[in-house]
Amino acid sequence: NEDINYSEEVDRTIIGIEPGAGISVTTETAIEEYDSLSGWTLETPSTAAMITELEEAINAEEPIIVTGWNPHWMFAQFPDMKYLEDPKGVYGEAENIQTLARQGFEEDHPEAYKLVDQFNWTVEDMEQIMYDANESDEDIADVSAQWVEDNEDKVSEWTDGVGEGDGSTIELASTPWDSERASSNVLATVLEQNGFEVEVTPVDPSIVFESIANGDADATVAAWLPFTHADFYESVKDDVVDLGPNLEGAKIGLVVPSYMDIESIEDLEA
Ligand code: PBE
Repeated sequence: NEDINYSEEVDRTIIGIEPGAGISVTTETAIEEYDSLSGWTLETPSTAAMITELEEAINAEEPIIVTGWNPHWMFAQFPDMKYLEDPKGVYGEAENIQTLARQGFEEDHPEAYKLVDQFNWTVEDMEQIMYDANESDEDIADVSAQWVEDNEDKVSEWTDGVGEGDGSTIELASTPWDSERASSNVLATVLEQNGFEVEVTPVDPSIVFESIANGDADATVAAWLPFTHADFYESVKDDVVDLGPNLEGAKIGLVVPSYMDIESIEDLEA
């Protein structure tokens, strides 16, 4: 294995996801920061196409380097994978998923604000919905509604002290990935049970941050910080209300199958 030149084998190409994703921006930064990635290319197909390429490579035991993240079901479906070490910390550590609200949301909808602020759960909670939906082929919205039904104790902590809603519509900005389809659907279900209407709008992360800053959306539970969406957050941080993490222990990075005999981004070559 020592003799395999993985960089050559993968044609100095990282298989990424949608160009608007935070992880795509971060990976372009990694290509700039690491000498070992100098001259490399980031492909930006869809997430689904990335997963298909990953699956084909794993079935053929061929080398591949993808952008990966947790929470996601890919690590359950392909357990034999590892993150490459990132000694420069480009992908960061201790990533969280955070809740942001527009200025004035608390004054306009205090009960909804309180519920949104109290929403928090774990990597395991989110992954359970993602695994179930992936395995059963059911829609994440349905699986999320079922999760709410099955997790009354947790949900009652979010609704603690929250008065009945007045039927107004709460606009949640979100992204199209399974992780955020799960969180936004769960929160929407609980808001609806408490007397609100909810509209979830999945858009690119840059638009999520913009729409909270300009007041088009009331809140989001889809901000990956402090690393993945750092650039998007930086440009609006004075115009949004930061409600802190709703999930701790997310992670992003470069991921390879474990049969590849490399451990670090610095083991690659330009
Ligand atoms: N992700 C999943 C997104 C956010 C959620 C890590 C692929 C990204 O912006 O990179």
